[in-house]
Amino acid sequence: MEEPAKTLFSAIQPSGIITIGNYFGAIKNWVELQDDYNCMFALADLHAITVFQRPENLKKNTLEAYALLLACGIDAEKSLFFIQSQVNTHSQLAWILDCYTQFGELSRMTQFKDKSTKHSDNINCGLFAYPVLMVADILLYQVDMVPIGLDQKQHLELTRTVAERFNFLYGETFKITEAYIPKNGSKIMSLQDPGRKMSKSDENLNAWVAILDSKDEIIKKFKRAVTDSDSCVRYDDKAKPGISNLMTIYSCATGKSFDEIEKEFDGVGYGKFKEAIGECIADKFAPVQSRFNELIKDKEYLEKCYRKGAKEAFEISNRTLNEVMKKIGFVQ
Ligand code: ATP
Ligand code: LTN
Repeated sequence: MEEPAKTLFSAIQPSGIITIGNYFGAIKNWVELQDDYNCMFALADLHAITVFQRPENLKKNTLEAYALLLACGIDAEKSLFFIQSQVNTHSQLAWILDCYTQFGELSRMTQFKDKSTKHSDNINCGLFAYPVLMVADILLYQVDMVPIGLDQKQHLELTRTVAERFNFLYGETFKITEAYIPKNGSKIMSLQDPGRKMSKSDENLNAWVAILDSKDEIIKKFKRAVTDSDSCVRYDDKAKPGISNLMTIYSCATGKSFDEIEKEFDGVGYGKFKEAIGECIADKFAPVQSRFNELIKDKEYLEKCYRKGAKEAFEISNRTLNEVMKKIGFVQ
């Protein structure tokens, strides 16, 4: 008998302009995994409002992120691709699972600590409970695997803990899922501070490169990338974090190993190396940019795709939600 296809879920927040960190850490793998998995992808707009978003920006960023992911190769025919706020089951299960997650567990989440330091004027309950919404996103779809960047590993461990706790209390309900974290590119660092991850909500525009940045901007940003005072292109993430980060980006974009990159740029200095990465990244994303420019004009097509995605996502996720509600003892 043929084994049923393996399933996968992942999501990204429409909280800004999608960066090459998001691409190499997550989106590139989503696109590749579509051949072997039944995939479900979401734009996590409910997650995005844990940090204040201007309404016009949220709407624009959501539609643009949807078109951009299609342009990157997410196939809305083959995979289920929807907008999280259009599928009510996510908020419903998140509330329920809040009651099965400990305050102490959420207090240990490093992303909460980072974001509450960064947004100290708006440490809202949603920011604190955010990982539980992510737990709900995943558990609703009973998936085998969740492809993510390294920064989300702790949230995935929480997902497993909450699922096991619920299963222990009420019997087998949720599938215990695995993280898929790529070996190369799981943590692309900021171009201005290689001690911090590249983040699309970083206010320093030179810290990140967006997939939709113009060729000039991309080249300029790589030129300005912070490196050390040496001039030898060599991988050493402790002593040379800036150069090592640039090598990682170049390796992700070309498939070349660090040895090959060291040989290619032996004796040429940082200037030439930075120029080569800028050119390479700009060329790599040029076709994605033209596809994006076409898609973003076709609002009707986008709407058709996300409406279909939301309808199918509701049907699948509502089965899990109903089972959970029945097991807890809510009147049916
Ligand atoms: P924000 O700055 O709003 O927190 P973000 O840029 O960190 O956003 P997310 O929407 O939180 O992006 O993440 C989407 C996916 O991209 C996740 O799987 C995350 O692990 C991955 N990711 C984010 N930043 C990086 C990075 N710098 N390197 C590799 N993967 C990343
Ligand atoms: N929390 C993630 C985005 C996200 C996600 C998910 C990722 C929301 N729900 C479910 C994987 C699975 C983030 O901020 N990177």
